[in-house]
Amino acid sequence: MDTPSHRGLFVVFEGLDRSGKSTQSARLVRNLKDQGHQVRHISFPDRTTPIGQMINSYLKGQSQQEDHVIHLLFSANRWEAAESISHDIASGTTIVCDRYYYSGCVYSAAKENPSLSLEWARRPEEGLPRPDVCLFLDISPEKAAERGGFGHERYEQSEMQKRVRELFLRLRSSPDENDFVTVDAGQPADVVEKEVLQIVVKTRESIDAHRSSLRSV
Ligand code: FDM
Ligand code: MG
Repeated sequence: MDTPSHRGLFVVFEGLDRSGKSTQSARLVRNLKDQGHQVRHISFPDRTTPIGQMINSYLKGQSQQEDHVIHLLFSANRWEAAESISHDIASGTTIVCDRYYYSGCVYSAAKENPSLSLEWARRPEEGLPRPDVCLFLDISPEKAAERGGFGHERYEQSEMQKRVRELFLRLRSSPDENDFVTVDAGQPADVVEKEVLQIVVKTRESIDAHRSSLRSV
């Protein structure tokens, strides 16, 4: 049970479209609340802010943006939430978040714009609150596609999804992303749910044992 002297956790879900992020993050929120924790569920992009509305219009194909510009808007959309994330965590609320800077890096780098590398893409994210754990729901692009047809937003096409997965795997192997944990998202939802909860409980124990404070990206 959280007390004010007990900081919240920052848990992020990442993965391809239809990897199960929405389902699994909702289940984790419910499970943590059942255990008596204060939890706030957020997602990026946050389409409700003025910057988020520009992103929404771009994703829906209603407006165009230069690749670096849209990348920086996605990043700005995280920065505008950074203070409230840190504040909530300090006051004992756990944040469960769908997509974060990892998506920011890989979706932009997957465009194969020669001046927008994975390394370049990560720079504007430096200094953001760092997740205690990033749960990467790994699924093959083929299996994800079997779960239902593609939607109509930008990036929802198979070539893009393949490059996104390869870049997620590259990011995972970087020593900078040591909070990344891979979960096999091709398993039944109940199995994934249990694994996720176990990982989060372990993360909680390790943070309590070391009294670790929230770090920065
Ligand atoms: N996306 C998401 C990015 O390109 N950069 C980002 O920083 C974030 C957070 O936006 F295709 C992409 C990933 C996805 C699209 O996300 C919308 P949702 O989760 O499918 O709504
Ligand atoms: Mg989507």
